[in-house]
Amino acid sequence: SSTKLLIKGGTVVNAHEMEVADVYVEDGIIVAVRPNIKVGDDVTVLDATGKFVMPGGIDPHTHLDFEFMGTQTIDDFFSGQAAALAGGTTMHIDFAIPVNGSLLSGLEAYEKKSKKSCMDYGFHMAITKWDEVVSKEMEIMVNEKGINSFKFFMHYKGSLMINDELLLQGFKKCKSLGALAMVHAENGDAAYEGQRRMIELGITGPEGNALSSPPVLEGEATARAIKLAGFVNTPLYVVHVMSIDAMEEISRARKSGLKVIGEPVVSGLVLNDSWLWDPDFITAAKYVMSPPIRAAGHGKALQAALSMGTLQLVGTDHCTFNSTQKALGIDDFQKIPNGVNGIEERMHLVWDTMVESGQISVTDYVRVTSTECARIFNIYPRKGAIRAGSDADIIILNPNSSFEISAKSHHSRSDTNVYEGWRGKGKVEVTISGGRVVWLNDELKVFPGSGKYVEMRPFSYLFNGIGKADAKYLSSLKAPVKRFRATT
Ligand code: DUC
Ligand code: ZN
Ligand code: ZN
Ligand code: ZN
Repeated sequence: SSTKLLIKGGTVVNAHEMEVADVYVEDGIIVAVRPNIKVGDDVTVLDATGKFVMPGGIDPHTHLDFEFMGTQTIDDFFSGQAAALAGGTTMHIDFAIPVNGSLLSGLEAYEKKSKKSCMDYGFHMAITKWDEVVSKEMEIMVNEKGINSFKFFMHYKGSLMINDELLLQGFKKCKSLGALAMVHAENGDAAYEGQRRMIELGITGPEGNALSSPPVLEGEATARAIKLAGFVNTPLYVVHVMSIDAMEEISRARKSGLKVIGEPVVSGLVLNDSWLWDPDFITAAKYVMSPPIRAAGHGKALQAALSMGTLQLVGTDHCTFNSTQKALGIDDFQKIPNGVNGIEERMHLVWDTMVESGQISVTDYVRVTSTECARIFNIYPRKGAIRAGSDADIIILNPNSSFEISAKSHHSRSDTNVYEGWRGKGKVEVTISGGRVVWLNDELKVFPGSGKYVEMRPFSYLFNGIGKADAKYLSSLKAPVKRFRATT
């Protein structure tokens, strides 16, 4: 079939420039971007005059259909992606989780779960243990399965957490494969100790989550991961940077020339921990995630870091549980399933908080919500760009229209929303996914199975120069100087 689409008269925005132009799409691919494109009457025309035409958002960090803390996220690949599309996100990268430590079994399970996809998606793979089998499976992931990033949990002692020795082995393997190492950076041993302390003190409510793992533990783990990645000389991606402590470690590392990427998530940028003390359990519990949402001040500092390039792209950690599931922790915060929504809200909240407020430009908005993610995970310019040959994943944003967030109108299956009542400026009026208009006039038209798996290749731009640095180091070791002599 041939779907032909013309987006007329909008301001086309890419990560480094914008221009008034038309965008012509055929069969899911952008064919031309230039002013005054003439077409026949078999073409659907969308008027974008006075609006921004931008690459669809790419969310680098989601957990759909995730079995976690004794329950399952309420959003699966269909409902989570439908929500994403309604909010202007056209691709996400989810974390595939091993089954009993097996990467292949884990990926197989996620391949099944993602069959109902209605937008394009990719996978990171988590590493939860280390042995020869895992090492071999990492090779298969990179060389045959289209995965180019691996996440290591330094938190969740007793389940997902791995120790420093394994972290080093994993980093070395990532480097040899050209895959990007990612970390959830919290000191899991200390957070565990913090939880024991809370229980001793009789603190069992949602605030116990934040009190048991304060910013210093995030800063410590972030610094440790950065230093170990530097020791191995491989790039590092720090997921969900929630605190000034972690952000400052990333800033210092980048200034010293290390290849470290920092990903703030929307909740960390725009929320603060005040809700965690709400006397109503569910009101407070819906904000429980790890790392915890911090005291006011951290979010503002993260926004500033994003605007200055210290942090590079925005994710969500979308990991939704409804009130009934959150209530599993009514007597003990340690049993509250960790996670908040965001996949549908990210594009609007970053626009409202960063662009509407004047902190970043419209081109920077495209960079932090789409293009940088595509570059880091090596799918640019197929994704993250409005240009001939790229996938037709496109949004039309009206800067003069407004949005309002509510669980009553959102598309996630969750019965709550951590951004409930937020009103802001700048609305995604149209979402085009793979050349099809899926969101228009507040109506969603999505079909399970229409989303494609996007394979990601190793050795993204982050690996440029890494081999050279190693060669220099190794050649410096070739003629060792004997510093000590046996004395007689
Ligand atoms: N943190 C969360 O809040 N949810 C999913 C996993 C994680 O690290
Ligand atoms: Zn066709
Ligand atoms: Zn995490
Ligand atoms: Zn996560």
